[in-house]
Amino acid sequence: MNYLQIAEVLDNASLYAKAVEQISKQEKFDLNEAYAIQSISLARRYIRGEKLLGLKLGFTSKAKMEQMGVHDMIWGRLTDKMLYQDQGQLIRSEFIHPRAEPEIAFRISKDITENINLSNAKEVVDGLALAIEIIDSRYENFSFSLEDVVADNCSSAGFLIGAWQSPEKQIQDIGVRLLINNELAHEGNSNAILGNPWESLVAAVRLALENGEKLKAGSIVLAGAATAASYIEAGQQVSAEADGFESISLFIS
Ligand code: OOG
Ligand code: MG
Repeated sequence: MNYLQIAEVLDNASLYAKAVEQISKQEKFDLNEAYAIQSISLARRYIRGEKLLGLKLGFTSKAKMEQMGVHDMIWGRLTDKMLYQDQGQLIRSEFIHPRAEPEIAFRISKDITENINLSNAKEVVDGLALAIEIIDSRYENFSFSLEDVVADNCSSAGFLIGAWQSPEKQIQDIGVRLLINNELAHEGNSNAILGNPWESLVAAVRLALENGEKLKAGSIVLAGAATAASYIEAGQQVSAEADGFESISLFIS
């Protein structure tokens, strides 16, 4: 299969909620090729009318790397079709085997043209929020290599964002929790994200610049989960909590 064919297989798997065999079991491809495939599969979404809303990082915490058996940071794209409202509903049958994880979101305040660092990161942010990410690997059994998951847009499938808060709000060293039907499923500390969740924004800016992906004013960046993810099923209420933030929820129908 060429890149176009692989992108089509993965995009269709997502559109029709039908898992496919790991691509790396059929074809050898490297990480650069995986990102090229991801770009093509996103182009298919843009052709259908989806709009890019921002970027997400993955495997920025040990909890996530250990759960998935993968050891390098990855990045993917978020579109408007993936966005859910707080207290909104997600239809389970539109997904293959969705999982939820708590996230921290950044909203970019101005078009970014150069790298940032920890000391000036706040200058490019006008909002911080608690978020939930829905990941839904298009691969059978949610198993993949690093290249597979990158080609599959890092399992991106949905996300919801709580009310935006001031960039001055504390996001370092805070407790972050995922609840299913109000019962604790996973708990972590935001510093599990690269030692400081702001590092995730620094990395996202660097990756966006290196790859010619624009982070414009209003773009959203998801920092990567501080905890492992949980499978979600119809009938459940999935919530995220973080110290100092209002909790947010999604109903699965
Ligand atoms: C890949 C996506 C990883 C995160 O927050 O670490 C990710 C996966 O786990 O399927 O979104
Ligand atoms: Mg995530």
